[in-house]
This record gives sequence, structure tokens and C-alpha cells, in this order.
Amino acid sequence: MEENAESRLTSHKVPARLPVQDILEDASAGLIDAPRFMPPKYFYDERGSQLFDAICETREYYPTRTEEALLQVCARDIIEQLRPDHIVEFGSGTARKTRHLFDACDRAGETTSYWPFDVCEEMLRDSGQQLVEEYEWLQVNALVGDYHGGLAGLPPREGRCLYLFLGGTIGNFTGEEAAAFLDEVRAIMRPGDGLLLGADRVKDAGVLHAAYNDESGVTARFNLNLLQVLNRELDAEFCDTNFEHRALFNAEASQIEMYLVSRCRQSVHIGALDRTLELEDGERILTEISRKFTPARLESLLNDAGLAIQRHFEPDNGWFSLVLAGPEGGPVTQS
Ligand code: SAH
Ligand code: AVI
Repeated sequence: MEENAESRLTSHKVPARLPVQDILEDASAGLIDAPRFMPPKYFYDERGSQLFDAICETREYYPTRTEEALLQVCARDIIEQLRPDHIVEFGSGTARKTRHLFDACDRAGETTSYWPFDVCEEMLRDSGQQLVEEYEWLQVNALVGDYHGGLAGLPPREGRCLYLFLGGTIGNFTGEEAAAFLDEVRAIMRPGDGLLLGADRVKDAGVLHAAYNDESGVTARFNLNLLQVLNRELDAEFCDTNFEHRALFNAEASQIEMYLVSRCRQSVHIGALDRTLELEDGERILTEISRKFTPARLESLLNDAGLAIQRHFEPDNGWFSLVLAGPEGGPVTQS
């Protein structure tokens, strides 16, 4: 990397201020007894992050391209309204869509620093290097950590902040986790700051089903990759041909549920736990929920955290919401 670009990239570990479990504790709590589940953050090792990126390219997975089209249209307005000194992004991944905001900064002559916060260190390094090379004015301060550990441990920032939580990742949180997280975001926001939140919407079950069961099988590989993570991190002996991917829409709970389903009766040893899982044929491990919102549900989630919607961007088909919210009592404009 060119010297000037390298000097504009830093990396910091974000200390957890709230209790967060590690993979050993999560596996011990979630895998030994039914109902079995693992938190979705373990999908995102280097390969899992690449597979998520590949999901975004599939014909069936509409959220990325829908949100990107919204950002293309609203980025300029948002930058001109907020004029952020800092853009802090939770679960930033490749930051591919965030480039629309940097382009808008470019056009508006605004320089901002970017703080991508993600659990996947490799992804932060690669995307950070690309960004400082693409934008010669951009300072990138990568933040490595778990956002469920709270936001009070973020490094201090002077000036106005635009917080981003894109992609519909809020849908991967339970209702309780989402409320707690938005409370944390509200607590670090100051007057004039904004939160740009992407949330996937309730829609035809067939469209949802296809998005999480793409024909090329990328989502299946993403889900099954979790077993490789468990094998590597916990000295486990999962054999991925003994499991299959299943994603279904639970209309009552308004969420996609993603499972790894045992294809046979099997015993799987987990070395680090010194335990053996006994799985029946057809038994399931819940690996992810992806909640789908109505506009009213989204609004009440934000309002409950003391955040008011200032702008709401959505496509004509209403498939996705991108909302700009701020501390209650701030300016409200229609779009
Ligand atoms: N925002 C991007 C990526 C979404 S994928 C987009 O819209 O396309 C979800 C991202 O959140 C991944 O990059 C993953 O590594 C990150 N992530 C998942 N759980 C996390 C956690 N607990 N703390 C921090 N980052 C997390
Ligand atoms: C990151 N998150 C918003 C994705 C989603 O749609 O819930 C993760 C994903 N899982 C399967 N496909 C995509």
C-alpha cells in the first residue's frame, strides 16, 4: 500500500463493556441440549464474510441491491443535511454500499473519517486498505469487536456523527437485542447526529423464501460454513455432508429462520467442551433469524429507544426501508 494511504488506516480493538459470551460459552449454552442454536456472529470468519458477499450477488437476494438503489438516491441529501465529521458503521462488512456516502462527501467537498466496526478483522483490514486507496482524503479507523458488548468503549470522537446500520442486520437481532442495541446507539448520540438504519420489510413469503434458498446454493454454503468454524475453534468433529441448509419464513413471528438440519442420527464430539452431541435424524440447530418489519413496527422500535424518524426512504414495492433517525425532538422532514 502507498505510504500516504497506509498512514490513513488505523485499527483499534473495542473493549466489551457489557457481558458477551465467547464461542465456547455459546456452544455450551446452545448446542448441548435442544432447542439448539448458535448466534449468527460466528458465520463471519474470513470465508463466511466472502460467502455473505457472494450471497449479495445472487439473483434472489434482493436486500443489498434494493438498499443500494435507495442509498444512491438519498446519499447526497443525507450528507448535505448532516455534514458528518465521522461516519461510524456497525457490521460494516465490505462497506460496498457506504461508498455512495463517501462519493456524496466527495461531491459536497466534505471530509469525514470512517469508523467501520465489525467482528471480522480480515474483512476490516481488506476493506480499509481498499477505501484509503480509493478515497485519498479518507481516514479509516477500523474498530474490531462485538457490537453486543456495548458502544461505550468506542474511541472518543469530536464533532458530528452519522451512524450506519445497514443491510437489515438489525433483523438478525432478537427483539430484546434490537431494543438494547438501539438504546446503546441513542446513548452515544448527541444533538445533530443521525442514525441511518436499513431494515427489511414483510413481503410475499415466496420472495423471502427464494432470497434465503438461492438456486446456486451460496446461502447453503454460508450456513454450512458455521460447522467449519466450530471444528476449527472448538476442536469439533462436524461433518458437513451430514447436515443440510434449511431456511423458512415463520409468518407468525415475521422472521426467516435458518437451520442446519441433521441428515441422520449422529454423534458429534466437541473437543473443547469435552462433550458429544447426540443428534436425531431431522434435528435442527437454529443458526439465524432475520426479522422482517412493517413500517409501524420499525417506528415503534426506534421510538422506544428515544429515536425519531426524520426521513424514510423506500422503493415503490415497499421491499426495504432505509430510515434516518435522530434523538427525539430533532428536525422532521418529509421525503
Ligand atoms: N453492512 C453490510 C454487511 C452485512 S453482513 C451490508 O449491509 O452488506 C453482517 C455484518 O455484521 C458482517 O460483516 C459481520 O461480520 C458483522 N457482524 C455480525 N455480528 C457481529 C457482532 N456481534 N459484532 C460486530 N459485527 C458483527
Ligand atoms: C446480514 N444479514 C442482514 C443477512 C440477512 O439477510 O439476514 C444475513 C443472511 N443470511 C442469509 N442470507 C443473508
